Amino acid sequence: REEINMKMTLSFITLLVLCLPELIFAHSWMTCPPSFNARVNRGGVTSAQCESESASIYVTEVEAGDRLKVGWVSNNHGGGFARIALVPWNERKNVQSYKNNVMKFACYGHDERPGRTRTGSCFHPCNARPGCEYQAVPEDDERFDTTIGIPTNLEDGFYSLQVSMLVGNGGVYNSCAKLKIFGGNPSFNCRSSKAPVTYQCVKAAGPPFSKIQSGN
Ligand SMILES: [Cu+2]
Repeated sequence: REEINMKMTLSFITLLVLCLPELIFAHSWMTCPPSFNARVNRGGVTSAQCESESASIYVTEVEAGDRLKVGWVSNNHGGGFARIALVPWNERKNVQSYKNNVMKFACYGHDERPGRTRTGSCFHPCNARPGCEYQAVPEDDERFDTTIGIPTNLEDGFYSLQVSMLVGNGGVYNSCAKLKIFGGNPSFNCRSSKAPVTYQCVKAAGPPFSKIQSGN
């Protein structure tokens, strides 16, 4: 009987180990630039605008006019949208502030190879772009990242860059990164009445696009 118990214990452990990634690495967060919490074994955030700020928060320095890669983890999810917004640091907990400062609606991403994405899920790494590569052409927009141009009319200072993701067949997940922006000229008038750039994206099941689009 002991032997059977031992086998059962072992298979239970095997099961636990196999299932652990899905249990721990729930849904999605920004990895590039590093988010407020850059730990690998963290989880996604749905109940706040950003994850809580770790003591050793990483600051990404960028200059006005720079191009910046913004990327996130797939965690085996495919389909949906990623809303990118940039706000002054002291407004980082303000829902409406992010809605007022949307830069674009990019695709969350999915594995575009035939048969690799099914109703909101795909297999790691889901054809995500490797960490050191960038989106080079506008059409290559389903790789769990996008690029933004740092605005040229911002005051020098600290900012919060938010990605609000409509993830696969799940909910909306928020993640933020701390940026230090310099070299802009606040007298430039960069206002536009146009709607933010919005990609055509594969939509999985789950909430409608309007969930991250309305009120912006
Ligand atoms: Cu998940």
